[in-house]
Amino acid sequence: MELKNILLDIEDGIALVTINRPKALNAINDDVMTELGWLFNDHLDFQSLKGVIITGSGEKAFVAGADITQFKNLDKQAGCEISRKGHKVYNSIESCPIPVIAAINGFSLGGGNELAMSCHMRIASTNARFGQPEVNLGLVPGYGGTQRLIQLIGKGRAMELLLTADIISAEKALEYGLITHIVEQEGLLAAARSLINKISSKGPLAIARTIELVNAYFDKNANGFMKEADRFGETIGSDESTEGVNAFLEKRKAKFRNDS
Ligand code: CO8
Repeated sequence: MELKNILLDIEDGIALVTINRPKALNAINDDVMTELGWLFNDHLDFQSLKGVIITGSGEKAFVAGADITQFKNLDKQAGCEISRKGHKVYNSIESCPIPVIAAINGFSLGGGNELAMSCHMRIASTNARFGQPEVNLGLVPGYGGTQRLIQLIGKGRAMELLLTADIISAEKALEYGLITHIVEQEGLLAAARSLINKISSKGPLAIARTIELVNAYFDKNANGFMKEADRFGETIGSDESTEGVNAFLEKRKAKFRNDS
């Protein structure tokens, strides 16, 4: 697939995915969603990558929401379908076996904030602003916002943000636990890369399993404790854990990857 709305740059084992519609503050239309789905389901080779960074083009916005111009001609069925398509794509980001970091460089609103929340971690620049302004449009969130915002910041805070459509600062988002770091905009991608490089020095199988297990907590059909015991059993005998344990006992740094 030819990417027309997303820039993909792979460097040093890290895929930088930039939503590239700066004139519309990187708003997500159906084409962007299709391209994101293709990247995460068909294109990116997670075996060879250390991690993925998702960011927005320009200095003003991460993603200012779903593209509002596409709402004009949607009927009930089309609305439901476009929402389900978004859920599927964002779920594939959330279940990605390597770390996915949202580098939030400005407005993170509506469907854009929902994209950020489907990433495993969120770091933001000082100018970032966050919100779920759908009720201003007489709409509810459609890309998982009512579910993931509660998971990240709790019901009371989520309810207030969703019902008031308030836009909050990076400091408030940090206080709420929506993001984990604030940095100056020029250092944002370097901070995201540094986080991925730190994680990539650990065992890749253990990282993939940990992501799966943390997600299992929020899966109503999964028993996270049972799954954890199963995955612990699987990892304990692996080449990776043999190397990790031996390295500790031999007082040396574990070597989990060819490039580490
Ligand atoms: N969709 C389409 N275009 C947008 C969007 C958007 N979400 N946000 C900004 N733009 C466009 C503007 O229309 C403008 O275009 P133009 O230059 O052609 O007039 C350009 O980007 C620049 O924007 P502004 O001039 O408005 O910039 P400001 O600095 O004055 O304001 C704001 C920035 C505050 C971010 C403002 O643009 C804004 O309020 N944007 C809309 C934010 C919003 O409501 N987002 C939520 C959308 S709804 C949603 O995301 C639902 C998700 C679930 C969908 C489910 C399936 C369908």
